[in-house]
Amino acid sequence: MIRVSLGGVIACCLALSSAAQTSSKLLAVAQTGTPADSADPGPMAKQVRAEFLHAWNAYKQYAWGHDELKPLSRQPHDWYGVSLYMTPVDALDTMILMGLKSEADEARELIAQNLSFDQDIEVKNFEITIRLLGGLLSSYQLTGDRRLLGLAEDLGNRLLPAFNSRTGMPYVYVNLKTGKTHGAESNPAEIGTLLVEFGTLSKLTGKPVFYDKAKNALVQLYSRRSKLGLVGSAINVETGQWIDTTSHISTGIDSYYEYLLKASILFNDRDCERMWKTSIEAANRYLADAGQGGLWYGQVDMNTGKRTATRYGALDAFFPALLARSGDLERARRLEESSYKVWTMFGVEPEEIDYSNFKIIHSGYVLRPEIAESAYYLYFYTRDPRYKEMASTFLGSLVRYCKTEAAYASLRKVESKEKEDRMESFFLAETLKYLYLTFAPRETLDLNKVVFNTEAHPITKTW
Ligand code: DMJ
Repeated sequence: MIRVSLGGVIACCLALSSAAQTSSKLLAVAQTGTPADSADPGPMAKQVRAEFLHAWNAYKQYAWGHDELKPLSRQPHDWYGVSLYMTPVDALDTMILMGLKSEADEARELIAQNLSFDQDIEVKNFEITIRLLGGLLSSYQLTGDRRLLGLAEDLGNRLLPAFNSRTGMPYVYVNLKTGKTHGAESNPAEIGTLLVEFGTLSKLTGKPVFYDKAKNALVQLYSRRSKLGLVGSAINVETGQWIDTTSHISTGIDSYYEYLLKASILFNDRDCERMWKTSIEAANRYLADAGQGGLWYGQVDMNTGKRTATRYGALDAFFPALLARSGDLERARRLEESSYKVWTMFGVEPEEIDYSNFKIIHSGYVLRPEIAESAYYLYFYTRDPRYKEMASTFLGSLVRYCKTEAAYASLRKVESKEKEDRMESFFLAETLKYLYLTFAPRETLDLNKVVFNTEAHPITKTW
């Protein structure tokens, strides 16, 4: 068997006609370059895979066909009253990468035969794009199953009305059946984290409208940056006016930075490359804070650059991955050390702390992936065993504090480790995928040949 990178796998897999044929060949090579049944990803990767199965089997037993499993009450949960198959769609490419063939085939059939977006529900454009559109596109590329691309195109068309604002920046909510929108008050993350998915949909269907709408939204947002090159945390998509001028890399802004870089890589988009360079330069100049013996990124006013707060949290921990992907390993390493310090200080990272005194501001942990994502990127680019050690720590804490009899649960408070009845689909899409990839053989996936969307769905440039 020839060892091939995932990029090569996808390209040749798309040329195959039968989905079943495609899937079995791909499963074999996507994992390690050897047939799945004989592949040994190593003991740590196997443990992560076992933890994944522990959670997935519970989903199957108690919440099959629903969006999510509530891990304590063992009840299903649907975000909008009807199921959009959030967990199976989000988790499918993780199963494929882990070589879980029968689970992946079963989930793919469940989705292909039952998922319908013809629903009279108002959905969050951002969440549905990153989890479902991203998941369907990635799994289509990995399996060649055109039913998944059909679902993605149908979803893309139903989301398009979201962009019908005066500025072209999307409304927060859109009704999947009627196209009715609402939510003019949005933020850079929800406006600027669409191009990887919509752009890929354009490339795979040959219909430019998706790329154009998402790119315009990003450009509109960027053009409203301050003279310092920073964006704020809330903006009105009808007037284009900022509502909150606090700038940071945290929730509400985070993946705006991510998609500037990733869209420039995935689509060779020179505008995105320029926007990324200006933006990261401003973030490093004004947001970075070398306080408390480490590197942090805090809050400033976008117009004055004056520091307004010193908060850092679980979501911010994606930034080392982004810095590493851009080639800035020095900052990436220092920032990951800061995140790791917080994790080990509390046993699990809290949602947010004040890094000037290490006091907890928000103490929950919702099984977030970002810190593991950054350890994976740093391990891939440096091969420094330090990052495998970090990943082992994260896995150990998850098993110790978050594992339940049925699956995995969020923590209400990291101090007491009190559990909460919630398992977000990103735990299976992202957290366990990044941990698995950190320990699995390098051939499992070549990070230089794929772009992960912000929900960890790998996209390959097959066009
Ligand atoms: C995920 O849905 C995505 O990674 C998003 O960009 C940020 N939040 C969650 C995970 O924490």
